[in-house]
Amino acid sequence: MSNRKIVFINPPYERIAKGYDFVKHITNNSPSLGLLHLAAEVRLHGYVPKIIESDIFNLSIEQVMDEIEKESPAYVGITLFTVGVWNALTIAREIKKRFPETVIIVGGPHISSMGKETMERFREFDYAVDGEGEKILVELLQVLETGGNPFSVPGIIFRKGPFVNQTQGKAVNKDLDELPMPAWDLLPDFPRAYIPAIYDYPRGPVATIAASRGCPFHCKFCDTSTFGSSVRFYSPKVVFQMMKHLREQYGVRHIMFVDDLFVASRLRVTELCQLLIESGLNFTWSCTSRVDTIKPDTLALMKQAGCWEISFGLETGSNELLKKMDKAAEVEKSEQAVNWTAAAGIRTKGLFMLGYPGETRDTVEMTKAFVRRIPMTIMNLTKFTPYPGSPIYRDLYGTNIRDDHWEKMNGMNFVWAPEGMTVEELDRHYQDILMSFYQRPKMGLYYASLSLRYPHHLLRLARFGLGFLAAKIRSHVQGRHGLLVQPGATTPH
Ligand code: B12
Ligand code: SF4
Repeated sequence: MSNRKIVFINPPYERIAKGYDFVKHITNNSPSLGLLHLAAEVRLHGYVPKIIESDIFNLSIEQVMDEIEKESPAYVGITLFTVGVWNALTIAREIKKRFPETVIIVGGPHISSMGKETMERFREFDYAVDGEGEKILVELLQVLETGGNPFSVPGIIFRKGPFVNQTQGKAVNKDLDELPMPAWDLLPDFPRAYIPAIYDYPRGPVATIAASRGCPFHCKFCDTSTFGSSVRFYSPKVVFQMMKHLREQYGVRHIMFVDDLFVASRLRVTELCQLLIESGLNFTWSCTSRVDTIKPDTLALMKQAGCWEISFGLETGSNELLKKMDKAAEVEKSEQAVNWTAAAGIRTKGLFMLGYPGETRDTVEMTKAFVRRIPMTIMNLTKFTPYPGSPIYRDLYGTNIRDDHWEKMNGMNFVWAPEGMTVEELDRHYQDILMSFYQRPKMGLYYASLSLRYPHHLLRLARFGLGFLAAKIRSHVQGRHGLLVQPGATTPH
């Protein structure tokens, strides 16, 4: 019997910009759903998967290697986000050094966006799967096991002699209902160890589900290279079964839907809501929507079915910038959607970015005014990052591959700055915008009452607050006048 063990690794990555370490107390620790899906599929075909969540458990490369040594798998599968490529490479290098027979397979958003370049550059990765990996990974494993011809497997990239070959096609699952349930049972300490960002859920335990894949829009900053623009849905009945399973097996009480666009089809959302209401399971849940796919009647039903929070990609308070982003939305529409959401009794999480090409001091002021004007309850501000796979990456860099900042591409670093602005100035605006939203008495009162209702968050907040104070003091002592970002941490180009 051949060795059918496969160890999946979510590699560690730089989560926080240097100087912002205190943020880790409040950030999201969701597992890689992609690896859970892959593990479930290969298990169905007789392989023996294991998952190492090295980032969530703060594992060092040495600890990851100990696990590999213990398992002695024939295959290692690594999920690659752009920010994690270098750490993934370190792990792959060590594996090749110590266990040269192990076949290393990579996949994930970075491969879907620049798979060929990555494989040409890093000889430690043996095979890459472009797109949604479930079916293709199984095909590939079967070919490897039987000594078949890898050219017969579609959507893969591999090295043969000096050449990197790419077979035709990209892996897509047309019928999501066919896929087995994610293998939550393989996650060590699930669900306890996998907490989302602070105040992003009322109470745990929490689990994530992607109820659909794909998004038909083409916002220029967004990397849609894995799922593409054709939207595919699980049927509401199957989503409900997953939720029921999570409640019965693990006591999960809150679900985070991580779809690109959960409210893409109001009909499906309505069906799921009806199932949830009838079930009496009393789940709370959060999801994503665009400002133009939501209507008051749907919101009322969602609230009744337990919807706690909706994330809207609001991005900026400037219509001109929204246009430059090809967001196909206007500030006025955003305002209306947030007002409707608040009226329905659902929290709004506004996703914003700072430093997109065209950002000026005026647009920063517009964003500040906008975030103070709307009844938003939580604000997430990321530092604009041109991810490979996003249209803006090609606009900024042409076809040149810029990899000098991959390890900084976590949305918490400025790896690029618009004309006329420095990283330091952007960092100051970053703090100002957040402060102009959060530093208002009404937000203080809101979070105080939320904390009293859900005291679990208080402890996380206290740790964050103490860390922030310490960072500010350190910055003044070191003569950085309150700037948190460490000098020389990133240089824009
Ligand atoms: C939930 C989510 C998170 C969660 C969970 C992260 C995780 N490890 O899965 C949290 C909040 C922690 C997170 C963090 C980050 N995220 Co995020 N996240 C998402 C989101 C919304 C959904 C991911 C998901 O669960 N998809 C569903 C599963 C089934 O898909 P999947 O994970 O891609 O896996 C499939 C394929 O990629 C492939 N595959 C994946 N790995 C492997 C490995 C092998 C061996 C094979 C064969 C195949 C394969 O097969 C899988 C099954 O079909 C996506 C948007 C999106 N459309 O994917 C962004 C997205 C993946 N995130 C992104 C980014 C930038 C980040 C962060 C850097 C910071 C940030 N600003 O959010 C960090 C980095 C995290 C890391 N580990 O490196 C970008 C990635 C861009 C890039 N080129 O790197 C995306 C695409 C958003 C976007 N549109 O720009 N994220
Ligand atoms: S930002 Fe949202 S709406 Fe725009 S392409 Fe990405 S997932 Fe779709």
